[in-house]
Amino acid sequence: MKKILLTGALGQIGSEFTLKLREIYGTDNVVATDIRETESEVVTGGPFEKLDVTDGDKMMDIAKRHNVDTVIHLAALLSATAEAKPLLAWNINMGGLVNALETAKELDCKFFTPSSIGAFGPLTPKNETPQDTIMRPTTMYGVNKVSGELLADYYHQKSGVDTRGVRFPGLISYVAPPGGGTTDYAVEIYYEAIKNGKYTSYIGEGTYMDMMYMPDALNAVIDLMEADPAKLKHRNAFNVTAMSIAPEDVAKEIQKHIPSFTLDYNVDPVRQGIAESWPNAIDASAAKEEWGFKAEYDLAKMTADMLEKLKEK
Ligand code: AKB
Repeated sequence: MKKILLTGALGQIGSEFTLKLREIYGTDNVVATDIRETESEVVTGGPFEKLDVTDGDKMMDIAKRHNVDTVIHLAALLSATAEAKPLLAWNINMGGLVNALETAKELDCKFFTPSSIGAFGPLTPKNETPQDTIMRPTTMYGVNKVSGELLADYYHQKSGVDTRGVRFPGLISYVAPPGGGTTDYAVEIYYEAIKNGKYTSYIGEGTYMDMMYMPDALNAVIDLMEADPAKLKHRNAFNVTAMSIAPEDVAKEIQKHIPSFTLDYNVDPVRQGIAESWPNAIDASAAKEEWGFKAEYDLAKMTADMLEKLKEK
C-alpha cells in the first residue's frame, strides 16, 4: 500500500483509520473521501475529496487524479438503518461496492472492504461459527454483505483484483460513534456510564454477539492488507473477533470502575431480532493461521481504556 483511497472516511471506522494510515504511510498518501464534509482532522489534515460512492465516474476520477494503488471501501449503511431503508441500503451498499471494485480493477489496485457478522443468518451454527459455513442472512444488510463477499471473490477470480476482507464484529471506539448498527449499544453504554451512571439497553439480557476494540480492528485490516498473498486461502472475508459478550457482561465490567452504574432494558424488537439472527461467537482460526490475526484487547482491558478516554473527552 503506497497511495490509498478511503471511502466513508468520516464514518466510525474511517475517522480513526484515516489518521492511522496517514501516520504510517504519510499524510499525502492517504486520500480520504466522504459524502459529508466537516471541519474534522480527516478533512483538514490531508487530502480530502467529497464523494457519493454511488457516483462511479467521480470515484474513478479521484482515484486516477491521485494515482492510488489501494482502495479501502468503508462507505455503507449499517444493519438497523438498512432494515429501515432496504432499497436505499441495496443502492448504497451494492452500488458503492461495485463502483469501488471497478475502480480497483481499472487501476490495478489492492482492495479492502469489510464484511460483517451480519453476513450470517439463523441457520448458521451459533457458537464457534466456522469460517466456511451456511450463511443465508435474513436482513438486507446481511444480503448485502454476503453478496459483497461473493462479488469481491468474483473480481479476484475473473479479473485478478487483489481483494481482501474481514467479517467485522461490533466495533467499539471512543472516537467516532457508530450509527444505525445493531451492536451500537456496546458503545452507547460507555458514554452513558460516564454521563449519567446508567444505561437502558435496546438489546436484551443474555444476547451474545462478537465485539472488538477499534485499535484491534484497524491493526487487523493493515495486517491482512500487508499479508503475503501466497498464504491466503480465503480472501472475502475472514472471521475476526476479540470477545463474545452480552449487555450484562459489559455492565459488570463497568461496575468494577463505577460501582453505582446500573443497567436496565427496553428491548427494541427490530434490533433484537437482527441480533438473534446472528452468531453468538465466531471462530477466527482461519485469520490466525493465514495472516496471524490477534486481538490485544479483551473486555476488561477495553473497558478500562474506554472509560479513561471518555472521561478525558
Ligand atoms: C452493525 O451492528 O450493523 C455493525 C456490524 C456488526 O456489522 N456494527
